[in-house]
Amino acid sequence: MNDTKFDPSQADGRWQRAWDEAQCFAADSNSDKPKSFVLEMFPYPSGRIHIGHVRNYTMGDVLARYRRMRGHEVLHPMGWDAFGMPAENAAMEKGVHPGGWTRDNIANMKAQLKRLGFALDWSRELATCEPEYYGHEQALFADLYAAGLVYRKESTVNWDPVDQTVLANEQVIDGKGWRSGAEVEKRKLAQWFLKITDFADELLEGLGELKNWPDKVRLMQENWIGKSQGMQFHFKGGNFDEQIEVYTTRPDTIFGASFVAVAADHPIAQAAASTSSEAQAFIDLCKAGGTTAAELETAEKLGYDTGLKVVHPLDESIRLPVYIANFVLMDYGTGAVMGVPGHDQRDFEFATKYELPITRVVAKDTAEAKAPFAGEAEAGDGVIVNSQFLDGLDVESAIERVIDLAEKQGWGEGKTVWRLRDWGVSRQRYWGTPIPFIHCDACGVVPVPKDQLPVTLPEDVDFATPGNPLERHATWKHVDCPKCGAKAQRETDTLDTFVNSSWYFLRFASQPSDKPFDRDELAKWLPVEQYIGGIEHAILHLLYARFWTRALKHIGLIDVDEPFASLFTQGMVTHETYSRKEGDRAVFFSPNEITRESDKATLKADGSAVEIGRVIKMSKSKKNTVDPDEIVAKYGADAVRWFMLSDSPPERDLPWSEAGIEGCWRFVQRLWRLFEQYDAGVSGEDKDIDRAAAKTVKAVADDIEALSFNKAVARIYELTGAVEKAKPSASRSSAIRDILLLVSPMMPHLGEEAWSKMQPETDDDALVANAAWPEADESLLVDDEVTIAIQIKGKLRDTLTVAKGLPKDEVEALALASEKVQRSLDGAEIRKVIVVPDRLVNLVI
Ligand code: ANZ
Ligand code: ZN
Repeated sequence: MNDTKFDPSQADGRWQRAWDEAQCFAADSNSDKPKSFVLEMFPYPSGRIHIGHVRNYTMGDVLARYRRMRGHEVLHPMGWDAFGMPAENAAMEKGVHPGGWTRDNIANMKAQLKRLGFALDWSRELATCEPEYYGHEQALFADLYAAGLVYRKESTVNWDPVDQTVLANEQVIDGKGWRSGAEVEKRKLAQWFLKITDFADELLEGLGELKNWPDKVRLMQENWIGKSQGMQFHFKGGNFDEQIEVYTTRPDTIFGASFVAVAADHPIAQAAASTSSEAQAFIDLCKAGGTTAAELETAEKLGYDTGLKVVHPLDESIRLPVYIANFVLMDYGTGAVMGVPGHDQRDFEFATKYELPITRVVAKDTAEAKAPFAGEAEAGDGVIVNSQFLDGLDVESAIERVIDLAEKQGWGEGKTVWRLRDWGVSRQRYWGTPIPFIHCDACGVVPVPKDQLPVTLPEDVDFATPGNPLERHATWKHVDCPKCGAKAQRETDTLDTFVNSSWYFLRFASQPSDKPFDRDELAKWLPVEQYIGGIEHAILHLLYARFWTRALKHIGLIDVDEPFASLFTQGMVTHETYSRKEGDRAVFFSPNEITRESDKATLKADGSAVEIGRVIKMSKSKKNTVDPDEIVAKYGADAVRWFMLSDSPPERDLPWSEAGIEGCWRFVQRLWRLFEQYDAGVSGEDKDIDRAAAKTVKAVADDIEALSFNKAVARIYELTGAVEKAKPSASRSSAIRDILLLVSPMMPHLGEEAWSKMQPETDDDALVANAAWPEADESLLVDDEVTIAIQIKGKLRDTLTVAKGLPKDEVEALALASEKVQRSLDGAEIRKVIVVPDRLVNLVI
């Protein structure tokens, strides 16, 4: 027997070049095979791939290679989500150009991905920062504008007065700019919006059909869209001449209202502020606090009594005070609410603080009408009490009754409101897609004509001064109006990078140079059969991509509704942390600075002990990362890929361990030794091995299709163990060949190396990457033997292995012939024999 080793350091690169040369993974849209579009979320080119990418892309790769083996034409592309802030930060910090920085990073990361042996169609590679991509995006944006799905409106932004720039919410930390540390101001600016709210209903309904999406992602999207059904109605002013419009989901509780509250930005609040400095001071206080729904939820509920009173629409004798309150949002519903403290927790806290009445209007039953509250509001179901003519109705009927009445009497109506807001896509940034519009004093906002696209970014930009470089550029924004020819100005905002990732999968499927995509080509590939990525994109990216797809269908450019037929969100790669207190801060060490023993960890440098922390997501700040390049160099791509698939279910976290990867490395070698034992000349049958191999082939296929890679891995270990022990036979050789084919999507380099030795007779380009998945002999999948229990008076005495379906009398005879049975019977008389075919024999004595 040969004793060579599999050496990834020379085999990996050799096979990667062979695949490139053979253009194995170039997708042919004209092929008549069934088509599969397998896609992993494309990376941001930060400079280096991280271990999370490796896990994500390995899963997609196994599926893509497997589908090819099953005779599919597979589209498995890769590209770069290449616009965004980090490139501009690098430009500011290191004085490099964002474009150069980004393109260098792409080159690095592409080489890293190649070293992992991914079966990618590099001929379709795209980077969103190139005009060949973003020019088409500008054309699509213009199409959406023409269709009325893009508009401009004033909206409030976070303004950093030092950096002279708009900040994203995440860039505001404790009310201060993340870079400058300056107090952030709210400013009104005209911003570009996409009308995603036009599609709110469709986007919500569409979730119902996404059966192959994780429930939690569908739920998150549902909550984000936030459909709410209720009633909008107005209160008449009692001591003033206006009405206050409110929105409620609980019109049934209308008799429990003890106040009305408006948002700080509400016209009523503004009017109060114009005559009262106290009101103004309260409004300022509200604005200083956070304004996100989450911040408002947790903040103390505060209000200001305006002195205004409104009249209850169902009982003129009831007057309610009007407050300005910090927990009312201006951009939800009408920006005003009726406060029902008994049945809404925020109102309860508010009423408690300002000593307003807390009335019960819903109770378990009518006898409980006077029951006290246990320190909090009761949001639950029940019957209506203390509510005049509504008393005794259940909640649902009362809601109907009140809406009906309001509509008849003309003071309100049933209404649906949505939490979803239109998507603000303006960014005052350089490194993004220029928004293709021109501002002309005479003509207003004019789209750049399509034959003048792309509007490219200027190269000579200055990052030393704060603000938007496009705004400051000496010439770029000065152009002639495309309509009237007068001097005009380019729009200097660029698009949110989420726009870039909202349609890239379309461009992967079809890449003409003169238009964003070809409709018929798209129809061949879409929807994406399997999309794989991180749960952090559960809401925004996936919702925006669904919206773009629907919007492009709406304007007649494509024919699909939903871009991603199946979605899989993979778990994270985790590792314990190593740290030491230095002063009052923790200093972290990376795993390769540590010697780890069973119960302690010490620093290699000086042998001092460090603290072992929890197993958490790998992150640079905690230094608990492993570098994909290092581990690939040490163990080879296949061992790393195998590790990524083993041990943990793919949706769970995967703890990285040195012992684990070493085990994978040993298994690669074990397989290599087994593959070397393949012998096409040997004869003889081994039924057990035939059966085990057939079952494994079938089960591994099912596992891969269900993305249960860890189960597939476990089965391959099991079959490998059985085959190693078996005596040489034709069956054994055939099983070795099966194992090779089963592992080849997971360990493609080992697969090729062994395949090339196994198939010396076939021609040169017979790559295992092009081989077919083994056929499982169906007849071997059914068990033809069964195990039968033999009981005496219900007690198990022996078992028998017999042919399936053996007739009753034969089973009985075999049972009686058992030596163990005879010994137990010890001559006793058998009064009755019960035989359950294929299951058991019970002897009654
Ligand atoms: C009276 C009431 C009684 C309410 C009750 C709830 C329970 P969802 O389901 O999220 O749509 N609300 C309405 N507009 C608001 C705004 N701009 N800012 C803050 N809160 C607002 O929530 C709708 C409920 O949230 C509405 O129903 C209203 O309070 C409040 F037992 O009205 B409710
Ligand atoms: Zn003009």
